[in-house]
Order: sequence, then structure tokens, then C-alpha cells
Amino acid sequence: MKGLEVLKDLVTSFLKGGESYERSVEEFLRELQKTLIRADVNLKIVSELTSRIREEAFKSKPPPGVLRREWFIKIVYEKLIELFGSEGKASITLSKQPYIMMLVGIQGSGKTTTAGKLALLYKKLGYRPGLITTDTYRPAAYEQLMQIANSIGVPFFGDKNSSDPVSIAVQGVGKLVNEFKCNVIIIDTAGRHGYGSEEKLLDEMRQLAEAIRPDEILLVIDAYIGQKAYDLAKRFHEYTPIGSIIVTKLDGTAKGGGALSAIAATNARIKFVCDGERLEDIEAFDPKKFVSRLLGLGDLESLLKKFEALEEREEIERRLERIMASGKISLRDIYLQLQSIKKLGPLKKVFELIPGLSFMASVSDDMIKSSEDKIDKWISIINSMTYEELDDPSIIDRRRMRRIALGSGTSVSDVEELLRYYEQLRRLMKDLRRKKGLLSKFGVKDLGA
Ligand SMILES: Nc1nc2c(ncn2[C@@H]2O[C@H](COP(=O)(O)OP(=O)(O)O)[C@@H](O)[C@H]2O)c(=O)[nH]1
Ligand SMILES: [Mg+2]
Repeated sequence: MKGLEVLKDLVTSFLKGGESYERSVEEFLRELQKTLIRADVNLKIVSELTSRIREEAFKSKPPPGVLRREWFIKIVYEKLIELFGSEGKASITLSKQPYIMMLVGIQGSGKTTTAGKLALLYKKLGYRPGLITTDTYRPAAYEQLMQIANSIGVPFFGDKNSSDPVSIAVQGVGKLVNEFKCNVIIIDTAGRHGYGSEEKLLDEMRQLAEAIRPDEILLVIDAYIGQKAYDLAKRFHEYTPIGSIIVTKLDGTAKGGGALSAIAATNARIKFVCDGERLEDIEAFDPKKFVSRLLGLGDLESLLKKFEALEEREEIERRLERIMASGKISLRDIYLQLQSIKKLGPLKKVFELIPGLSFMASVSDDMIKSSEDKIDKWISIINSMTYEELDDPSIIDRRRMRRIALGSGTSVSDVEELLRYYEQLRRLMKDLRRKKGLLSKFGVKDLGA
């Protein structure tokens, strides 16, 4: 993104080193502040962010195998993600069909273009989108959206002779759904002229929304307004629970960072971001991916992988600790374990990551392969269990086993095998706990392998 791309060089030169760690950190933070302020991020937000980074950088210690400088970048990475949104990648799957979206926003913010982008995006995802224009103020609006619709081959509805947006929308939805069998309807609206007319914009939106009852209202915000996006996003967020935000023109301004962080601070949901005039230039907003790109971690792939592996490892260790402490393991623990193994990749790698299990990495490859095949089976078996069964597997009799096998597309003996595995682990945990108790009496802390 324009304006923030200098962060990449900052990261690279920081990692290369040169000056003392402390001086490099201060230098880095100073440059980070300058860059963010130039990108129109709110001053207070910037100073809070940098002091949180500084505090954590000097407080926390990198785990073994991670350099201090790498660890610092990880902290920067995490704090920046919080700055741009803590919710993770926006989900763009549609909860029902037909799904009606309504785009609102100031004139020129990019509504019509974005309507086309959304139609193309959902078309690529296998939906049948249809476009409606209700902009009766500008004569060219009709042609503009029609041309876009034609260029991507999706049905279009509008009425040049009407001046009633509500009736156009109602008619259009009926026609596109019933005649053209569209299952995503995207309604473009006229909007108001100029920022500062938010009140009027929201009023107009309210009238249309009451008549059309959209499933989602998307507010289009031009990144040019920078941190001024805060007020608009806040009011919008307070007004509608079905609202989400699209930020456009991130390619054209250095103020995009300000707009995104300001919106994130209102807790409104940023769903899409656009960075170009072409209809392909849209994507679901993913703060993690966004920040990785800003910091150039896409190039520093291996560093990012290292962080991810660390997070997984911490998570697995926390879980193991909990299990060891309670001596109890549940099917839910096993489920999480299977899931994290899947995320982490080959079992061998997983074993290598966990100190207590590193000896397992030397188990023969054949054995590991067959366990990997099992993972998917077991995940679907656990998915087919009821909560009651998960909490107390002892109630799973033959009849339940048959049901679970059927539901998960596996066999009764697969279900039995998983339950046996669970039983073994449960005993092992109990055993370990007893031994641990004994060992600690003799002053031995670590069971280590
Ligand atoms: N560079 C750039 N231009 C955009 C983007 N989105 C829209 N535009 C341009 O912004 C102008 C206004 O867009 P339009 O869709 O007509 O805005 P509307 O008045 O809200 O419907 C047009 O020239 C678009 O090509 C974007 O993400 N990047
Ligand atoms: Mg328009």
C-alpha cells in the first residue's frame, strides 16, 4: 500500500543489525512513528502503539532458536495487526440465498465500481450475482453500471425513467431473483455529495433499507479521507448491526493506513479492500496478510513460518501443561490436537517441535504415514459425535458407534480405534501425573525425553 511500503526497508535493515539492539529498536520505533503519522494514523494511536511495542520488546525474551531482532519484528507484527483489526480474516461466505447487499457511501467513493467488483468476485466463487442501480440523480449512473454488468456477463436492472429508488430496487430484486435466478443481489445507490453530509447519507440509507430489507449494508469509504473515516464509520456502525465497510482506492493515497486504523478503532468491520480501478482489484480484508505485506514478511517467508510454528508450539505446550496438571484428557483435547497437527503439516515436524515428544520424530516413516491418514478420519468421527458423547465417551455403546460411523463415513472399527487411542492416552496421562508427583518429591522437575 502506498505510503507504508517503506516499512519493508525498515524491517530489512533492522534485521541486518549494525548498531546495538537498544539503539536499533529506538531508531526503528522513531521511523515507524513517522511513517504511520505520514499515513494519517491518529497521533494518540501511534504513540500508544509504539510504547506498547517498546514495553514488550524490553520485557519479553525470545524463545530458544529465535534471535532478539526477529523476536522484536514479531512483536511489531502482532501490534500492527491489532491496529488494523483484531478480528481475523473477514468471512465472505453468504449466510442465505438470495442474499441482498446494498452499497452506500458518498458520491465518488467508488460504489458503482465496487458493485461491479463484488459481482465479479461472487461470480468467480460460483454464485449468480445480479446488479441493480438505484442512482436516479446522475443520468450517467445507469450506463456506467450497465456497462460494467455487460463486461462481466451478469444480469442488470435499472429504470432510466423512474425517480423512485425504492420502487426500482423492489422491482429489480423481484426480477433478478425470479426471472434470472440470481442468488446474490447487489444494489448500487446514489449517495450524497461530499463528506460532512453523513447525517443525510444515513437518513437516505435508512429509507432504502426499510423498504428493501437487505441482508447486508456495505458502506464504501474512500481511503483518501484518512482518519476522518472514524466519525463516518462510527455512526454507521452504531446505526446498523448488518453493516460492514469497504475501503477503496488504497492504491491512490498515502492515507490508507489512517483510514483503516481509524475504522478498526470504531470496531466496525472492514470486509473488503480495493486497490485499483480494475474490477479484479478487490479482496477480503485480512489484517494478518495486510501487515505481513506491509512489513515485507511475504519476502521473509521463513521468518513468518518460524513465528507461526512458535505460536502453534506455545499453544500445544499450554494444552499439554493443562492436561498434565489435571491428569485429564478429553476428546476435545484430542480434536484440537488433530487440528493443530493438520495445520502444522507432517507429523514428524510436529514431534520435533515439542521437546517432550521429539523422540517420536524417529518413529519409522511408515507408522507416521498411517497416522496421518488416520487424522482426517478421526476428525470426522469426532465431528459426528454429540456434545454429550464428547464429554463422556463411556456412554458410546454399539448403537451410538454405528450412528457415528455412518455420520462420518467411517466404520465401527475406526470409531473403536479412536476410542481405544483416547483410553490409552487417558491412562498415560494419569500415569504420568503419578510419576510426576513422585519425581517432584525427589526434586526432579522435568520429565523430558
Ligand atoms: N485507483 C482507484 N480508483 C478507484 C477505485 N475504486 C473506484 N475508483 C475510481 O473512483 C471513481 C469513482 O468511482 P465510482 O464507482 O463511480 O463512485 P460512486 O460515485 O461512489 O459510484 C472512478 O473513477 C473509479 O474508477 C480503487 O480502488 N482505486
Ligand atoms: Mg455511482
